[in-house]
Amino acid sequence: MLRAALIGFGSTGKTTLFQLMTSGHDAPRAAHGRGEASIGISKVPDVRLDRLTVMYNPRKRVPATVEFGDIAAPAQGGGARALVDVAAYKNADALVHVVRAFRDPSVPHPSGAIDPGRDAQAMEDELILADLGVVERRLERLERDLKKSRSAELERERDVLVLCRGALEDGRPLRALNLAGDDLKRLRGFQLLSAKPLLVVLNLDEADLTAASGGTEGLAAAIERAGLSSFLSQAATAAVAVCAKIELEIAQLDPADAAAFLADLGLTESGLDRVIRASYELLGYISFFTVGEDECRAWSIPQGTTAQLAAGEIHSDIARGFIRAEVVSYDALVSRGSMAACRDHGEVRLEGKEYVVQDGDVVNFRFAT
Ligand SMILES: Nc1nc2c(ncn2[C@@H]2O[C@H](COP(=O)(O)OP(=O)(O)O)[C@@H](O)[C@H]2O)c(=O)[nH]1
Ligand SMILES: [Mg+2]
Repeated sequence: MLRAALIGFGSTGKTTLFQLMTSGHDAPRAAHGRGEASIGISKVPDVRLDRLTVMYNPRKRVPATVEFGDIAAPAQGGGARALVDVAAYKNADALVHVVRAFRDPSVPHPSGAIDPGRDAQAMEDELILADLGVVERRLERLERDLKKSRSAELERERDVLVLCRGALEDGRPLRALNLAGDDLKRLRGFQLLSAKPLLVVLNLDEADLTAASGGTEGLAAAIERAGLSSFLSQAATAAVAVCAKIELEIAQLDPADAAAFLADLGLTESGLDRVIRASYELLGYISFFTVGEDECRAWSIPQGTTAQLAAGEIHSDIARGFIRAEVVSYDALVSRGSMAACRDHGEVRLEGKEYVVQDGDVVNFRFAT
């Protein structure tokens, strides 16, 4: 499951977006006191799962989910360091920065003027500063340990941390470093915030929303206007535009009315759909499916995940006892109409544990218990 942590300064619309992303699901687990997050779940919309559900008529239809965390806003200046200690944010796969672009004078802005470019950079500086503190503390300890005894692994860790410190001191986020897998693993335990992929959610006035959400051109223009173009050209950084307030109101209507309102605004997808799609694209996540009379279910995995690791998404026992994966593509299954027909046409493949699962694969894992 993909975990996203909402960040942003006060009154930018974080809690409104959180409600938008998690409405229509179980009540979120509320935060208890300072330093805790409300945790909510979004269902990932997927027409392919709808189609499979019609085909199998299972007792249960289980979409993939995205977990969102929402905490009280850090104040400008010294804020992001507080995030480092929020347990629910430590395992976040991505940070979702809600940036205010709506002008509504009835909602005061702490710094007076509306300036999304400034706010995006200010949060970035907070993340960088927070990471610099973590990296410097770890380096001090490492240097001490290395004096007592040398070890190739500790030396490599030191080298990576020195590289990180250099970037952070230059004001560059760690996600821009494109570190290799092994080095990323070395850093994982520190939960460095600026290393996480960043989705900027531009929270616009209703009047600006249509153009910005109607296509990539509109979004690019809104980004340009917001002064975010160069900020967003960085690695592992992406943006999406919403009007959290209106889109929350729409999401609370019944589906037919909601669709009519979206159409009125010239939108083809709900705010929830757009934010989830942008998160998946940012992180390079794909979906595979398991099907049957009991349950049709979608699972999310990073692109490039092998069959054995994908099996582990379902249950560690399935990964451990992995024998083979029976795989058919969604397209083949839908066009043939049944698994049996796919078998007759030789379209069901038997794959080993190193097989890289593809978007839309329908998988049946065979495993020994
Ligand atoms: N006009 C307008 N107001 C918004 C929008 N999103 C949030 N707000 C309002 O801004 C205020 C702060 O929103 P909230 O979600 O609590 O912000 P948070 O402090 O970042 O969690 C509330 O009064 C919201 O109704 C928006 O897109 N447009
Ligand atoms: Mg809030």
